Amino acid sequence: MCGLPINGLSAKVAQRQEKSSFPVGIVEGFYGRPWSHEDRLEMIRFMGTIGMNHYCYAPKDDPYHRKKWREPYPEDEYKKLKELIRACQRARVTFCFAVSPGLDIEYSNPDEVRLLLDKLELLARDGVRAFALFFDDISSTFPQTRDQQHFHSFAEAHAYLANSVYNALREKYGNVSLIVCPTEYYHSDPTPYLTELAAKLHPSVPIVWTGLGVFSARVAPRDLLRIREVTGRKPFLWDNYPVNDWDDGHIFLGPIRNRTPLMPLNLAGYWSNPMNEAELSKIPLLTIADYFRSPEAYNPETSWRNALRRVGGTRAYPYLLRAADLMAGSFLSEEEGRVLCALVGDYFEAATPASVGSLREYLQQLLELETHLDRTLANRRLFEELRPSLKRLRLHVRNLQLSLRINEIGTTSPEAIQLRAQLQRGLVAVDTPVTAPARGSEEWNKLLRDETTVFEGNVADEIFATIQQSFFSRWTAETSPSLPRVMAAPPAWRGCFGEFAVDGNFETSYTSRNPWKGGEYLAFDWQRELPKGTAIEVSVEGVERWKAIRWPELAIEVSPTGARWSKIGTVSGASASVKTQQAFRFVRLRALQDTETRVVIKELAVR
Ligand SMILES: [Ca+2]
Repeated sequence: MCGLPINGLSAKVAQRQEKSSFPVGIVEGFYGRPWSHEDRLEMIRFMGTIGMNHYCYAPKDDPYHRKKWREPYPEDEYKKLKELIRACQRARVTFCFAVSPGLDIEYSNPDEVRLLLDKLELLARDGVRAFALFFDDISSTFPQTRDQQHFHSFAEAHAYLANSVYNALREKYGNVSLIVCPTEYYHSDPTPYLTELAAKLHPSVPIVWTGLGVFSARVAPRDLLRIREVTGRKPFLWDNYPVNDWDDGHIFLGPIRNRTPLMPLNLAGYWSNPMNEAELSKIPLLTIADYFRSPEAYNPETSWRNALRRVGGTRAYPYLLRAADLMAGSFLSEEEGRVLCALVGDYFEAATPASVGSLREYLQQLLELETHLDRTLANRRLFEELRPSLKRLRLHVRNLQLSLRINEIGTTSPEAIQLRAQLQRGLVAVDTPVTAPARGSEEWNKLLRDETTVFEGNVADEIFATIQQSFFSRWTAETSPSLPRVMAAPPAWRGCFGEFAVDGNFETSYTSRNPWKGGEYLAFDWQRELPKGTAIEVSVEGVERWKAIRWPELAIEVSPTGARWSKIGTVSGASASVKTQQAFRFVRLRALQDTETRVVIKELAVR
């Protein structure tokens, strides 16, 4: 039995939490729109109330944190920083001040080290005792060539700078802590950089780690073992959840998941990297605080519902839950749109009065969400941060209502033809971002009030697109029964569904909403057996990214049954043509690896 030792370890976790010396909190380390001063003050107060005890100040957009690291803060800026320090003291939260000097520092120059120390000492004199040096997201060569003569490696320079700062601060201020974020923070391999940094860095300075990859769907015990072994210390976990700066404001409201009960035993500390939306971040943060309060008992679902109730209040809870269910997906979990999928599933299975009624009622509730939340949410900032997604939701819901109506009256009636044109416009609108003005500006607020314009937010977008693909396939089967049938299609963008890749028209195309993940595919049933020797011709459109046209790497695969596939060729440019060596009925294009851009297939034809 393994019950006993694990229970013993859990007790150890609990003891550590009681001592509350274990740092758990947030790192304000995201790119894009920084939090306002009020956001920060409120967040610190909130952290104190939920048992989070560590706030690392590291906004990428604070010039004095990164670009202008040498320069002292101007008086008014420093005044704000001091208010944050005081707020942390009041909330019993450790204020950790981070600097990122790596863009242009000359490591071997004593004047540079002095300037860095001056900056940190300014805060030390105001009571700050926790510091961090970030060497993330910089080039891995010396910015100043003179350093090449002083250090034989980048790791040596990083360890030297960190140790110099750490020792100097400790000598003068006693109990000072330092955390270092290395340039390689996303793997656990014994690379020369990580090995040397670990060997030379003071043993009581924790090294930041994001888990494997920058975004860790899970943090496995064996990976923790490995990073501890490679760095000779417990990692300080920088958890890139729910941060959304990488995905144009995508809202992540789901609870933290896949952090095992004993994980804290293997950590020197934990930071969550939050969203640009401070109030909405509180929902996942509450679940993180819950997890650390008792990792063994943590239940994501229960914790999440409690978090929604706490952040939104009891009156708004049913509405907030309804909205959050549509924004709960992330790299951690695909538990999103559960009610929507269940009701649409019932409807597709059999459009009975009951299934139609339930779906209609639910869609009506979604349409009214914004009004209800406006009425019941006392937390106005939360409401404002939700609004772009609620606006987007209305467009999705109206499109879905149109599809239900078209299905009801039959696709070929004159009214249906008109409604389908209207639906097509709606599908384009939902995927058309408008160049957004600065958030919070007057134009921003005006756009928010404009019902027809959507430019940000997310609400089960992939699910709505997948449902629309299903409707479109049903209608196409009715109106053009001889066309190949779509078996599977990653969610389409602007109504450019899978059928447009087999309609014989080079002006139309299937276009995906997102880049394809490796293994994702667009598959067709030709509805008849095609003989050996048939040629398959594929025509792809390149998509521009970083000023170059990118082409996806796709395998062309055929199958007689639709279950077992044979790869017969690849397409990695504008077109490809291959002859089949076997009879087949099914054809698919499968991504050999993650594609860089959305995938556009103009035509897939057999001859
Ligand atoms: Ca086409």
